[in-house]
Order: sequence, then structure tokens, then C-alpha cells
Amino acid sequence: MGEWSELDIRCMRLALEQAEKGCGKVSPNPPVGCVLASGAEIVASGWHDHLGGLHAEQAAIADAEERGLATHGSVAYVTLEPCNHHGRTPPCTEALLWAGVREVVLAAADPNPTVRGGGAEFLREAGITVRSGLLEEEARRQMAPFMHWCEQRRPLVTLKAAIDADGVVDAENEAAGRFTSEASLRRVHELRRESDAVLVGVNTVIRDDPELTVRLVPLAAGRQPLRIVLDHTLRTPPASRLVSDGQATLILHSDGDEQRAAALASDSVEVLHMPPLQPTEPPGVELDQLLDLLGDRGLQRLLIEGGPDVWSRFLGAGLVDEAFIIRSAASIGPGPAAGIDAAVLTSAGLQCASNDSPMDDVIEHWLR
Ligand code: AOF
Ligand code: ZN
Repeated sequence: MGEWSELDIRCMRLALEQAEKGCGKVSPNPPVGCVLASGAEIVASGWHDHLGGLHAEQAAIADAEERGLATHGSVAYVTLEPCNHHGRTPPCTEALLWAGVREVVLAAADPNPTVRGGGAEFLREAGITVRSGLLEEEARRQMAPFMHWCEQRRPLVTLKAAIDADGVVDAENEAAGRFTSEASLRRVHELRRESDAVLVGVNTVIRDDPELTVRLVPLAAGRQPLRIVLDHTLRTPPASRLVSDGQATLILHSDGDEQRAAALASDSVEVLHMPPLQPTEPPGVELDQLLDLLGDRGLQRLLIEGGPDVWSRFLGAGLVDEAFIIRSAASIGPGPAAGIDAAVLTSAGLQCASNDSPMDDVIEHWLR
């Protein structure tokens, strides 16, 4: 279209790179990056680093100040439309005005229904040139959980499955039954870090007693994800790690008795009864209701870790937005079948977007 110059594109790419530094640390805010350019010179950059911390624009302005460089007359490249509200920080629109920015180039509009919006309009009315849509797709992808939550009020659902050469599944017990590589395992911990909640079925809890925490990669300013157990009749063992380790767990049931609920509930464990609206088949918590509940609680990304029953329920209901399938060349012998192959993923509405081989496993990334 000729609308964007090479400098524009270079600056926005850099802003996207800056934004990446906030990934997994700022939820429920989106990761955002900002670059300030004067003529052909990039004078400053910044990113939204942690919840309650400076927004990207303000971080970039602070960066320029620290370097003793003028922001007056510069162009700001931001991956998201500047906010126009007093939230945890004052409005970025005003910060840009104060800094004397002459033009704002943004990648994606901010669809957040809970903020005032109108950032671009406010800037235009103040006489600043605003151009939008540069590398929008990349920016929306980087902020996918935030965008998804803003537009649907539900978390983006990511499924992770590790499968051996014979289609047998990961024993989640990482010490005893691990067959995927160290690199794949780290990728799983990264996924957990980028997720607000991690969900398993009760059979996985009984069989593997998993922790489902982020341990192999630094958590930095991020939080441990909420652990969620789908437990139709409350069979979760009170001595399991998810119940006894003091980290937050949500156990959802549709037909458990009160005594069991009382034995599991504590300061860190919430037991919630969610009767199905209509009887579900197989019986259990209704998944649409579950996603609405998590969306209402502001959770933007849900990682489905297993096992096969849970995968098949989410895939069968067409509720998976993205899947990471880790395929190992090793055979772990007899075990539960994953029940996930290309045909299943395709009929769940997903397409294989990429194949990545960190060391020996293949990690397939499937997207809607
Ligand atoms: C920006 N720049 O770097 C980010 C923005 O609660 P607050 O004050 O942190 O505001 C959060 C909202 O602001 C968030 O939900 C999103 O709509 C927008 N995020 N805006 O101008 C940023 N992270
Ligand atoms: Zn802001």
C-alpha cells in the first residue's frame, strides 16, 4: 500500500520486541511496547513490565528522560492504542501530549470494554497525527489472550499434550514418567507462566499427583497460575499436592457430597459446585459455563494439561483455540492412549501452524 515506510516498520518491530519482555508478567493487562523516533533516529523505547508498573508509552518517555534526549516532535510507535483512562496509572494519551509527541503510530486498537477507550480520538482532537494498523496482526497475536478475553469475555483455551511414539500419553509425574526432552518440559513451564490457569481432570490428579506450577523457568514478576481440577464427584485426594501445598487451587464439581467438599476446602483451595444446565454427556461440569465463570473472574488464558478425557471433551466441544502437541520419538510402553491425532485436531477446527524441534521432540503448534 506504500502507507508504511521502512522506518515505520523497523520501529514497530522494535516496539513488538519490547512488548515481548512483558509477556507472562502483566496479565490481565496486555504486553505492550513503545518506541520513540526523531527523524530516522530511535531515541527511546519501553514496555509494560508488570501490573501496576508504567505503561509502555510512559516507560519509553522515562527512558528518553534518563538518556537526556528530547521527546518533543518525536513519533511514538505503540503496539496498542494508548489508554485514555486513570487506571493503575494516569492516561498514556496525556503523557504523550506532555512529551510533545507529534505523531502516534499504533498497531492495534484497544478493545478493552472495561476502560474508557477513545485514546486515538483524544489524540487526534489534540492535534496529533494518528495512524493505525501497522503490523496489527503480529500485535494481536502477541496479545491474543487479552484480545480474546476483551472480545469474548472468556479465556483463550490452549491445550498441551505430550505423546510418545505409539500415541501413549505423558505420565504427568515428571520424575517417574517423563519421556519428553528437557527443552520440551521447559516449554511447558513457559506455557504455564503465560497462562492464568492450568486445568486437569481428577484422574490425572489421582494418577500423577502433579504440582502444575512454574518451576523450570523464572517466574519474575509473574504469578503462579491458578490450578483447576474438573472433579465431577470430588474424588481429589485431600493429601494430593494440589490440595496441600498452599498454592491456589479451584476444584469444580457437579455431584460431590458436602463432606468431601469440606475436607478439601481451605484458604488456598476453593471447592465450587457447578450443576450442569443440562445433563452433560459424559456427566460433569459443563464446559461453556466453566469458561464463562473463568472469564468473569478475569482469566485470559487457560492451559488444558490433561488427561485424555479432558482433552477429548474440550476438543469435541470445539472449545480449544490453540494446541501444542509434543511428540516424542521414544516409546514408554503400554499406557492410556492420547486420542489426539491430526484428524481429531482438524475436526476440532484447528490447523497445524508450525512444527518446532527443540532437541529431539517435535512440538506441533495448532491454531484455529
Ligand atoms: C497502554 N499502554 O502499556 C498498556 C495498556 O489498570 P491499568 O492502568 O494498568 O490499565 C490497564 C488497561 O490499559 C489494559 O486493560 C489495557 O486496556 C490498557 N493497556 N495501555 O496505553 C500499555 N498495557
Ligand atoms: Zn496506558
